[in-house]
Amino acid sequence: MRAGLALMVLVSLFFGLSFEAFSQTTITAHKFKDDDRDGFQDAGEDSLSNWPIGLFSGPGCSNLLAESHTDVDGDAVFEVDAGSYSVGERFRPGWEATTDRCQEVDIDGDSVTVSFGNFWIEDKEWR
Ligand SMILES: [Ca+2]
Repeated sequence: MRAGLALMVLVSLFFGLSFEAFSQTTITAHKFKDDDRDGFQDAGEDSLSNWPIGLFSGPGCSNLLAESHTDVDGDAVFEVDAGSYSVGERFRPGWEATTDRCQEVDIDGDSVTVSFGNFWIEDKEWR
């Protein structure tokens, strides 16, 4: 009986701690090559990996909290608490942004994904 009670206490503690962990959520920044420059990732437009992405406190992309790079799927994931953030992509020569380079995110529990499209300027010559 005593062992069973101890187990219940341990299980309760475990789930209590788990609920604590769930108060964190994620912001995902997704990068893609926007061949037609419409601001959306269409069929056939590749994701872009290894692109530096910054997470900032509050709006305006000025107060840097963390920096990461997009993975092979074009995603950079930040674990955050509820609050107000902005996410910004780093400028890279040869690329033109087709979406806002700094995007504001207010997050209150649900995960959020923001997308950043870029057009490779050398592709312009072919049009
Ligand atoms: Ca597109």
